[in-house]
Amino acid sequence: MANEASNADDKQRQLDGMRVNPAGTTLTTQQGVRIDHTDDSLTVGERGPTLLEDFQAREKLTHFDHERIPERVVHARGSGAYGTFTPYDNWLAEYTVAEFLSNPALTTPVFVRFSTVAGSRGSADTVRDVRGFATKFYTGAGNYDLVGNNIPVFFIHDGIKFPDFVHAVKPEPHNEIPQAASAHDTLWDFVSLQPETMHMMMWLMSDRALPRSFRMMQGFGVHTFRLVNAAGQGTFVKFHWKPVLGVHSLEWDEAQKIAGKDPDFNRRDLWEAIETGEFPEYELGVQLVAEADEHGFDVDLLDATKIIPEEQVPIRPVGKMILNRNPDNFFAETEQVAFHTANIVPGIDFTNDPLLQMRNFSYLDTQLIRLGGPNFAQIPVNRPIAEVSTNQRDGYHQSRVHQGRTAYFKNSLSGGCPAIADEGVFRHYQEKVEGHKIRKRAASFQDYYSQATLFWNSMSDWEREHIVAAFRFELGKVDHMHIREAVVEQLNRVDHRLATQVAEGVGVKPPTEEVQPNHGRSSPALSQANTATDTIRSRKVAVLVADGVEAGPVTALVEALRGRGAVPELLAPTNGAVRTAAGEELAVDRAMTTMASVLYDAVVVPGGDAAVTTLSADGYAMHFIAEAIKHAKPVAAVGTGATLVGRATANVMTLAAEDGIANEHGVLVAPAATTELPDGFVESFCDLLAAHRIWTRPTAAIPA
Ligand code: HDD
Repeated sequence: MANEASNADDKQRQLDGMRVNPAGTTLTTQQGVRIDHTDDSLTVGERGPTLLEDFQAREKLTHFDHERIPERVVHARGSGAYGTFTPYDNWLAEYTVAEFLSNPALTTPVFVRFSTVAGSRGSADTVRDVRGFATKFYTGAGNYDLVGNNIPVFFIHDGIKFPDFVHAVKPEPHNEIPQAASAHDTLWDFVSLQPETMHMMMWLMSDRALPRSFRMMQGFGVHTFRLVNAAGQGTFVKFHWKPVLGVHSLEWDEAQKIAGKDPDFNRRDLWEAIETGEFPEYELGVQLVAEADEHGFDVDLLDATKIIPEEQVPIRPVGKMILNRNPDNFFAETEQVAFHTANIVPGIDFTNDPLLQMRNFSYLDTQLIRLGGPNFAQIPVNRPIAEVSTNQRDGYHQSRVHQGRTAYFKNSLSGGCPAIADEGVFRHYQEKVEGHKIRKRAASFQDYYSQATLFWNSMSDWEREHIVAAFRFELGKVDHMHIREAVVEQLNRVDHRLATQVAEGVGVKPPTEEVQPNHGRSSPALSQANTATDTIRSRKVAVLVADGVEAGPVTALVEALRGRGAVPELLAPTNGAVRTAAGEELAVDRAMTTMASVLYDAVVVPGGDAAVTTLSADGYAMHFIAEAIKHAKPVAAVGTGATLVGRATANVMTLAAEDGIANEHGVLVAPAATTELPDGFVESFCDLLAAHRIWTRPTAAIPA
């Protein structure tokens, strides 16, 4: 326990030491000279020329001119948070000497950065993309970085192709269009010619690429790594993060609209959740494979385009990560954090995965240009809590003041210090390797389709519909017909039905033959439909009110939802307050026009004749409801509120509930005459909210 407290406290103290709070201070220059005037530059007379000797203005502008640093070449857009990781128990000690994974008495501070991949730093959060999920563990044995994604596989086998892939997915070079989107010719040209991408493309076209929240997505280390125990024995390992809130996604149309309504949607969600004490939680789990079993799979464990199905090797829980503190300063912490796959600690080691090997070069290299020199590990967010003592010296931004006259090993002048460590050291796993130097892809990497098919087979009906729609959207934006055709040809090797459905949507002649019969295998764990749907914590619910609203049900529902951890907000045509049917004042949280249904998980429409009349005539309110229905969200109507919902759907939905509660595809309606919440209404609504979306709702005919 002593260790637990001291690790977390050390990191905290370290950061505290660097924190600057302007409260109560006076303005100075960088040199500490006090300033009493910073709004006017030094000029000759009131209207005369500015003087070069205005060192205050020059310092201020020079610093400003250099404020921006190069954004990350990929994963430029991101959000970060601090937290802790604590193992559940010590079972993993048999496999690794990494104590932070096996000592339940040890709580390790962490910093996590979530990101999108393709967009630039100012791009929208809700684009269709992979999400980065990078965790820095400040362990007592040094920093360990698990630089993962929310998708368990990658586009390519070998890091040497990474620049090609990134050039293909980034905005096209001649016109820098499109921003943060994969729906364009160069990406799909690359995909069609590089079939190893097919498995990853299936994930990218699925709802996994549209997370509702960073708090509701899985994370994966992707590669097979190695754990090493005290006896020096290795065990293959794959790392998994599972969110306690389950895995939930946005709808594509909704995601695109949010990109305009609130481009910071995921960033805001993470920030607000932490500010309100709704701390994101993830369970770390591992899949372990004994070295003797390495070749017992129908895929190569060194191939990062493949998974090991959970049904084949179960995920064993290791511990929990809780994110409980927002950074104080975005630039200092989230922008300057530097992850590196080669930041490893004793007990964890690499494998020969060629993607991982190349990453081990790339991350260090990129930090040098991005953070301007080799001393970025001294930036507070990157600083280990483990003691650092090297003979490395000087360089840009050196902030350590090294004492003494020796910076070499061995030395006699400083008593031989720093001395070679003899315990707790990192010893490379001694894998025996032999072979010729060749440039050749392993035959065991050349199955490009079977796991793409496995993924497709594992999807629920609605997930498949979304995948087909995504392929149609993306290929529909591709100008070159031969690229569309080539992708359909590739898809025909994944599944004939999938290829046919996509072809029909993009004007390509559907393939006539099934070139590769579907193997019929599936892995139910791959479906989002099979993750947690038992909580409504932090889900946002819009309650639409206007003057004349029946307040009873509103108050009861709002209290019940808050009591269960959801976040209901009252929205009215204007800010301020509305008058209830009983003439009382009811405070409003937001004006409807500043928000949109796409920013909520569910909508509630209370009754009250005057309110219903007002909102019926308000196009914004009607659109709000119709759009929520279109996006498969739970909608609840109480009393005459049902009339409003009926009108918003152009009466496509016949919403009648004479006696009991009606539930038509997740539109919950209380009996027409009611002015109170009927028994069981809250529970039914919460069940719908916990399920998140009613993907089976037929929405084609509903206008939005
Ligand atoms: Fe990478 C950033 C994840 C393959 C080269 N990568 C970066 C980040 C994440 C990943 C989450 C952002 C870290 C942060 O928040 O600062 N990358 C992955 C995963 C991969 C992967 C899961 C495949 C399994 N990456 C990959 C390859 C290469 C790179 C094959 C090059 C050979 N990645 C980089 C980079 C970045 C980066 C260029 C950009 C900014 C940075 O490193 O710090 O070096």
